[in-house]
Order: sequence, then structure tokens, then C-alpha cells
Amino acid sequence: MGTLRLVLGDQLTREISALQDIDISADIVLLAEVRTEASYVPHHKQKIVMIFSAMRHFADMLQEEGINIHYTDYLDPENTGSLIAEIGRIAKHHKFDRLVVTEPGEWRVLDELRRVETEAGIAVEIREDDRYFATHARFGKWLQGRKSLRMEYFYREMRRETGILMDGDKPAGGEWNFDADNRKALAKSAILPERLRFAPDTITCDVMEMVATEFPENFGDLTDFGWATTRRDALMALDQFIEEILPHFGDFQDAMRAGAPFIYHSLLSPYLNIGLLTPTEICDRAEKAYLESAAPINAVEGFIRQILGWREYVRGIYWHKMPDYADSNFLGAHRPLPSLYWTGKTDMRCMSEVVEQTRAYAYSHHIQRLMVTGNFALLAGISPRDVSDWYLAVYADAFEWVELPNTIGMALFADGGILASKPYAASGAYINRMSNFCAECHYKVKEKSGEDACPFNYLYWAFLIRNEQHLARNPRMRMPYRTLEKWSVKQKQTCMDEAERFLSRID
Ligand code: FAD
Ligand code: DLZ
Repeated sequence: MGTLRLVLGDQLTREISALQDIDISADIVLLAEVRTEASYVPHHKQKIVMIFSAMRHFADMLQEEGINIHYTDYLDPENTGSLIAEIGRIAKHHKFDRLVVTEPGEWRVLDELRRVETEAGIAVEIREDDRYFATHARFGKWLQGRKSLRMEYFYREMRRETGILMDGDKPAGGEWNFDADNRKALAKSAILPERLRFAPDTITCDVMEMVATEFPENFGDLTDFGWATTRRDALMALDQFIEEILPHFGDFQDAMRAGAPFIYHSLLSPYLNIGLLTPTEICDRAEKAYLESAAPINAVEGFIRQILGWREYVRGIYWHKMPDYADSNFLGAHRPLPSLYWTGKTDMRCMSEVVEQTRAYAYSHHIQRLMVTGNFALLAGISPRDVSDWYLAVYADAFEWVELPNTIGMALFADGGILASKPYAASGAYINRMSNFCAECHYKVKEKSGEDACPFNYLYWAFLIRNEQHLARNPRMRMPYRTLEKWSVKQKQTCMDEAERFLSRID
């Protein structure tokens, strides 16, 4: 009797644990395009196209190896619409000793798969996902007895343990962290590299047509679709990044520019998150560039920190804090998500730029997510659940294990400081320093109040006033609260009124 092996849309790695001991003569691999996964949030059209096309290419590759595949096409009239029901459907026609699956990246799906045994009457083996540097047990060990869960401490342990960017027991380049060198604004004259984009092949074109018909109301344009959907193309994107872009990554990591969504970022997160590339191979390539003097230490360390540090750390936090983590709302924020997050219609140029780039590419780089759309949501007191659903829907790389801690913990401080030592709240001055958005904005970034003032300015102070009870004792917030101490009650009330007036008219 064979085994049924389920591969999910973000598990497209040939070496995935669910396939490791496959018996080609007896086993069947199931990949299923299902309504439940395609609509638990209204995914960006490009995200659905990328995942379905990559699933179809992956299934073809396995089939070429002689593996038996059961592929459920989205439009198959017999498609039951859910993973569990698809498992049940195939189990009606074949006898299996068990279902083998690598643990999914989302709590919701894990919970569902745990029910297969009772609901589909088939034994289930859920295997660890070994595509990460830290297992759940390893992260759990790091958490034990710790008061401060700062990423930096975890990252250093990961460096020591993996030997990545280490000179014996010392960090390569003499420092653990070169972040201070990585905050340069982009010069007006800087010419940014042309990015490798991939023209849709026949499989991708078929999926694009289907998505345009089946998901017409979903956010996002398909016109500029250029994501890789095979490992071969994803490796080409990695080559281009390492050779042409990585050397500049560090310096301009926080920079933003109108009409330039990518700057020197890698655009590799969708490939990493669906399994076309692995974190180990990416870190190895970046380290090699440093060792061969093809990229400076601040760029390579900054880049590796994102993958070996942040990516592993947020995954650890997610699995150790779920399911309650999703309901975190430390600051009691309840405002519904304004429609401008979907329409891009606003006079705030930074917000309209980021939303429009998101619509065109299903991508924004980290500082745009954190300091523009995230910062606005934080200052405006938008419900963490609404904000989180938006991020989960609109980015090609969005999967809950990585999206949720970034939104709840990093952008919104909704976990009360588990992930960040202080809220990433900033006024218009920060956006002006790191971008050219403000130059042609309807609002004036230098003005603090009044009809023409940049809303980020008064929203910033109103945020501090509103959350004084929660934040004033935070040692890292001492400076702005000292400034606020000098404000009169009337001044504070005027600021709060101005913020409220703006927010009440936002829709
Ligand atoms: P680069 O800047 O080139 O960074 C290299 C790699 O490091 C990325 O590919 C990514 O794998 C990893 N990385 C960088 N920053 C982080 C981080 N904070 N957490 C985890 N990994 C990181 N990232 C996702 O992969 N999926 C998400 O759904 C997601 N949602 C986010 C939501 C918010 C509110 C914020 C503030 C950040 C979010 N991030 C998410 C993290 C980060 O913004 C993206 O990983 C990054 O923008 C992807 O673009 P890139 O590949 O060009 O990254
Ligand atoms: C995101 C996504 C989408 C849009 N569709 C599917 C699908 O039809 N079938 C599938 O197996 N996976 C899909 N995925 C990815 C899953 O949502 C992802 O595997 C879970 O969220 C766990 O991370």
C-alpha cells in the first residue's frame, strides 16, 4: 500500500521533508489548487498566479522524474474546494497507509490537517519543515528563561552556530552588526539597476487568464507580472542579485524613491517563501561574495541578518505565540482600514506611491511596509486584524508565519513589545529624509498643523498623547514624551482634534 504525500503551494522544494523517502512505484503526490486557500484573504492577483504557476511547474518536474501526481486544477469540475476534501476525494479511489505532509506555514492549516485523521479517516504524519536554520525546539531553547527577546541576541547565536560570516569565534569584519552604515538616502543622480523580470510562459499565461476570470475583483494588476515560477528562473534572479545588486544593498537599505519600488532590495522573498530557493543557499552565495571581495561587509552582513536573523526569529515568535498572537491589540486600536489602502486614492504622496507600487508588483520593500503603510496604520490606530489581513493579501511573499509578527509586532506594536523595544512611529520628517516623496506632495512636510500640514506630523503627536499610559514609561520613548511635557493641555487637545478631523474625513 502506498503513501499519499501532500505538497502545499509554499512547499515547492524538491528536498521537502514530505518527499524525502518517496517510493516512486507506490506513492502519490497531491498538489491541489483550492478555493479555501485562494480566498482566505483576497490575495493579490499576482500572488495567486505566481503560486499556481509554480505549483504546476513543480508538479511537471516531479512527473518527469516518474513520480505519480494527482494535480487538482482550480477549474476541475470535481474540485471540492478545500485541502481536506481533496485528500478525502483521492482517498476514496486509492488505498493509502497514511498521509505524509510537511508542517504548513500557517496555524490555520496545521489545525485543519490535524483533523484529517478523524474527518477523512486516514492516518496523518506531519513532518518538521527542515528548510529553516532553527527548528522549533532550537528556538524554544533560546526563549527559555529570557526576559528580553531581542532579535539581535538570537541572530548572534545563529551566526555562531552556523559559522556564517564568522572568523573563528569572532564576527567577520570585527562587528556583529553594521546597521549604522546602512541608512543612507539615495542621491538624486543614482541610476538604479534594471531588474530581471520573467516573461510569462504558456503555463503562467493559462493561470493568468483563469485568475483574471475567477478573481476579477481582487486587488492588483497582472500587466507587470514578472515573477519567476520555476527554480531555474529563481536561481537566475539570485545570480543577478548577488552579482549586480548586493554590493549596494547595505548603504541604501532604508532608502525610498518615487517610481522606484525595488531600489537595491533582493526581491527574493516570494521565492524563499514558496520554496524555489532555500535560505542556506542564499546566505552561502552572499557570504561567498564577501569572501571574494565582491561585496562589502556592511552589505553582506545587513543582508544575511535579514535571512538568518529576522526571518528565522519571526518564525520562532509566530509558532511560540500562536494562536493568541493573532488577537494581540496592546494599544486598543479599533479604526477600520481606510479604503485608500485598496484604492491608493489619497493626497499623501508616500501612501499613494506605496499602494500603487503594491498594486503593480505585489511588492514593496521593507521600509515602505514598515515606515509608510505600517507607520500610518500605527499612528491612525487602525485595527491590527484589518491591517494584518491587508498585508497578508497584497504581497506576493505573504504567508502568516512571517507576515503576522512583522505586522502585529514590528509595525503596530500590538504585542506590547515582544518583538520591538519601541513602536516604529515617525512623523513626516523621517519619510522626507529617506525618500523624495514629500517634494511633490500636496501636503507640506515642514508644517506641523493646519490644512496643508503633513498628516504624519500631527498624527504622530496625537498617537503619543493617546497612548501615553502605554508608552510614556518606555525608556526608548523618553525624548518625545519630554517634549510633550512642555505642551499645554490646550495644545494637546488641538493636536488630537486635528488628527481626529483628518481621520474622520479619510474615507
Ligand atoms: P530584502 O530587503 O532583499 O531582504 C532579504 C530577505 O530577508 C527577504 O527576502 C526576506 O526573506 C528576509 N527579510 C527581510 N526582512 C525581514 C523581516 N522583517 N522578516 C522576515 N524576513 C525578512 N516578509 C515576508 O517574507 N512576507 C511577508 O508577508 C512580510 N510582511 C511584512 C509586513 C510588514 C508590516 C513588514 C514591516 C514587513 C514584512 N515582511 C514580510 C518583511 C520584509 O518587508 C520583506 O521580507 C521584504 O520586504 C521582502 O523583500 P526582499 O526580498 O526584496 O527583501
Ligand atoms: C497562498 C496559497 C494559495 C493562493 N492557493 C493555494 C492552493 O490552492 N493550494 C495550496 O496548496 N496552497 C495554496 N496557497 C498556499 C497556502 O495558503 C499555504 O500553504 C498555507 O497558507 C500554509 O502556509
